[in-house]
Amino acid sequence: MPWGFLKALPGGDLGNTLQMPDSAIPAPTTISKLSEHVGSDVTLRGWLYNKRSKGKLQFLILRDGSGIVQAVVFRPEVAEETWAAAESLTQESSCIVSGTVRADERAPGGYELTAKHVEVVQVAPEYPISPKEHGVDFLMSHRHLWLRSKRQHAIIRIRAGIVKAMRNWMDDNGFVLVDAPILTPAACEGTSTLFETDYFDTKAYLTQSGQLYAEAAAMAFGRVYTFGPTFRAEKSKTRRHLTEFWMLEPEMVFCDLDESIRIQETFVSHVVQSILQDYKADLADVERDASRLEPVKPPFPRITYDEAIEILRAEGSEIQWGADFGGTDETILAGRFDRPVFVTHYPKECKAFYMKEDPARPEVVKCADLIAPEGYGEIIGGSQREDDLDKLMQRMAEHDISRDAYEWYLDLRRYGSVPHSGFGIGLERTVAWICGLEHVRETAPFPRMLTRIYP
Ligand code: NSS
Repeated sequence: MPWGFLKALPGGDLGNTLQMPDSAIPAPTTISKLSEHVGSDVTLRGWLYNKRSKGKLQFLILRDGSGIVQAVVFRPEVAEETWAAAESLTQESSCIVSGTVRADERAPGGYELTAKHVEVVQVAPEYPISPKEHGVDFLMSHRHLWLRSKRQHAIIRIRAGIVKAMRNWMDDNGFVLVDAPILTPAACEGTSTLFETDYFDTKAYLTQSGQLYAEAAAMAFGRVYTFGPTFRAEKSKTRRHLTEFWMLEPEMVFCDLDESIRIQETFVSHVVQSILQDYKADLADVERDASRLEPVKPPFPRITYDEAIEILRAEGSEIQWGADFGGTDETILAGRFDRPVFVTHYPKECKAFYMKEDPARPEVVKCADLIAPEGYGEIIGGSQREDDLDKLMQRMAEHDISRDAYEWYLDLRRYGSVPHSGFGIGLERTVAWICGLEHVRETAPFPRMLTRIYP
């Protein structure tokens, strides 16, 4: 259907009393802009979200991607064709509706349309997602349609807002965006979760993290960040794991763990406060208790891994020193604080090869994970990097990592090595936390999980 058809709207369709010459047909606008048109005529192009009718009245709930508005069709005031067109609209039928904008405090969004003309673009057959309850699996299989519902729409808008706030902060604070490759010869976060693919006559992997490339870029630009999709063949089926997730990874030269932590708390607070300010309506649509996000301001509490173990043991856990925390452990730790908490100085044995050992205590590394409140789990993993060539090579040997694919990375320690630190923030877990979602599957437009690659 050509969009030029608007011009072809026949004036005759509008009925005698309401006849408008072509030139009077208002230019299309969007529902989000209705406040600029109170008292004037507008044309909205979108889909029927829902409908009620009562005698001579039809109430069309329209959505156009920017918002939702009710258009009231009053039979005595419209042409018969318009009344019939409105009657023919089924859920998710596409349509074009013209009418006068009225401010109405009772209306959701504060505006309503008195319809003058309704045109059908396509009548949809019975829509699979009805307002009744559906199982999660059914909804996930219809993710391409589910995205149209109000709650999913709000989540994805907030996700876009979070990306914008994250990138704005980075761009405004001297970080240069440097894209890392997606196909790589090397593992960053251990070999157990690599997606392998043929790369002509060698093997390549989908990247687990842009970090190693961010380190190279930092030596060239000072402060950098990578932002892109990362992949992990996670066998775990939890509410916090996806096989494909987006990560923003800043890397800073001449920066120790302490300074990195201060950057992280300022950055995360900026993101949360921006969303609270700019996405009130969307947060309300996902029924987020925004008061839980208000305390998210620096400084964030810090505890060491050793203190965390003590807390967990006091709560009855049998966790041993040296083990990494699971989801339940993180929830217990987070329960003590009203804002995210940094857990620092983990045992070397449960962390990656590139983390710098603490000279004061060589059995732990200079790292910090940031655990979100309310049980949303770890949202950031970060560390000061091992900057000594010999120590790094030794750590690689301990981790059974062959140097072949990493010679370039070792060059960074050969040619002007400096203390440097960085971190990676997982976008989907951040969205789950800020939106207050039970599971990360709703945070991505088309999530990839252990048991799902469709649609
Ligand atoms: O493995 S991490 O803890 N750390 C890194 O990848 C470092 N290389 C980052 C860096 O220092 N540049 O992952 C970082 C974050 C983690 O806190 C989560 O928020 C997210 O990435 N993450 C995930 N989100 C969703 N699903 C999965 N499977 C997942 N794994 C990590």
